[in-house]
Amino acid sequence: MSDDHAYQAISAYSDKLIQTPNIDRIAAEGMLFTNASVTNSICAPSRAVILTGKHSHLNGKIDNHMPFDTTNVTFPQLLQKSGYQTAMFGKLHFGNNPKGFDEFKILPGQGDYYNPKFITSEGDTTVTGYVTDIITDFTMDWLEKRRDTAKPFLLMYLHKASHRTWMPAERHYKEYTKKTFPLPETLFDNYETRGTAAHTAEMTLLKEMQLGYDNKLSQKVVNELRLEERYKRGAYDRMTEEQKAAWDAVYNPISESFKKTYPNMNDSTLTIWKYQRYMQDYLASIAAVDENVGRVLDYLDETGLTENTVVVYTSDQGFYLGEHGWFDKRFMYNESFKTPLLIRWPNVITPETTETEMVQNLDFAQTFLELAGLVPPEDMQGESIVPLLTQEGEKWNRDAIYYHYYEYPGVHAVKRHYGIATEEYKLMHFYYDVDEWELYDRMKDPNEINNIYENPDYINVVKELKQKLEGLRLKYKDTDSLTNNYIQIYKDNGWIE
Ligand code: SGN
Ligand code: CA
Repeated sequence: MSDDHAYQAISAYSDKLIQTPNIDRIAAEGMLFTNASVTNSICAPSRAVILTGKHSHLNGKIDNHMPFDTTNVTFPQLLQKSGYQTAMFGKLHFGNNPKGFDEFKILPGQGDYYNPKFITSEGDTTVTGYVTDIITDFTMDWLEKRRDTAKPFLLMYLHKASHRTWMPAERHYKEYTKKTFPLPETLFDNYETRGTAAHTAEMTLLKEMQLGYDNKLSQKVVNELRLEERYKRGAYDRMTEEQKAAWDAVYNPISESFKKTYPNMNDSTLTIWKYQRYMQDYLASIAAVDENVGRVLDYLDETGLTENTVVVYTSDQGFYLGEHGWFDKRFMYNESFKTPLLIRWPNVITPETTETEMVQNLDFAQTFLELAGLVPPEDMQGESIVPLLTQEGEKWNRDAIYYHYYEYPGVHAVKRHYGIATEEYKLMHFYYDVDEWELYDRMKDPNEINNIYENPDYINVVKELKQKLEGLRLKYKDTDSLTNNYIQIYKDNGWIE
């Protein structure tokens, strides 16, 4: 799993931006899901849904702030109890250590790209190097030296990349800073038909993406241009002198040439410049993920483990790569609602299969338990996707999925909303400090730029979807989280006045 890895940046989905031959192998030898989504598009809540098989309001991890409640039962605990050897390496982001793992080495919080610190079962350690390589080194070391060959295993291999601030390894920034990328169709979306939330979200390339912090302009140029931003340098300060010198040799000339063009830029040319800089670094950080996934897949091949191992590649949610003028996630709109999902299961999944059914991160726990021959606890809320993997589609009849995002007020200012997605439509309700509905026709308007909630032709569609949405809220027991109880939790913690 990676962090904030948009499906648009995996060549099995789209080869406009990058080639990811290793990640693609999982789909070439297995199944590509084109309608996989999350229930709440943000990091730690998504991870909590994955581990517990329960929606945020029931597992308690509604946003990145609330600590994960470790009294939850998770699928790794159940696998460990039934005789699986279990290990976790990389980003968890729970604020506490994982339960149900024989061994773990996790990043504290968001973790750092360079010379990162890790929390391990044996204490803390700092490792010199690049985070994606180090997480893979830990993984390989465990596979090679500590895996108990008499036992089945669960390995959670969880990258920090491609999270903000998208810092690549030297070998990749050298290459990717020379590239130019095609612009997304909706880069200059003006949110004309949408409600307040899209207009007030603070995640635009133009305004909120920071030239120094995100686009890596040198402090010198930020000062010289008197850019009104508080200069933060991400993991740059953690680098060794040698790493800084290599970094400066590539990024300083970019800063100097920006300095020359900046006085003649307008909003549109600045947006495009930021987009290119963003894509260079974001995609370069994906290149390291892809290479390292290749190392792990090669090891499985060389040791004969491939035959009997299910490999799953996913992200904690999708991400905006300039679509609608944005970066970040959180919205139920496509780019952040969908998540990549590729699964390889040799001798069961027919190679190169594409699956269009709507599956969610909520389904992982029950899927993994079924794969291990275990009966999931009754209160898990997903559905095992094994019938889709074995291509017994007649056993699968999901026609709608439920979504609920909570982290507001908060960074990027995406308003709270919940909604329903069917194959044809998406209906969302923004609430808390507004009361606004949006409806999109997913077939006619895949970019979701025409909100048709007020269109009289859709009166019946809205009526039906609202009923269905109420049904989902009852089914998933989300009848309390719009009330003041949840808002009170925010007040008690001092997150809102
Ligand atoms: C940090 C990022 C945000 C990001 C959140 C959540 N800012 O606050 O841009 O939305 O994490 O990301 S940063 O300057 O600290 O990178 S998440 O993946 O943890 O959900
Ligand atoms: Ca994330």
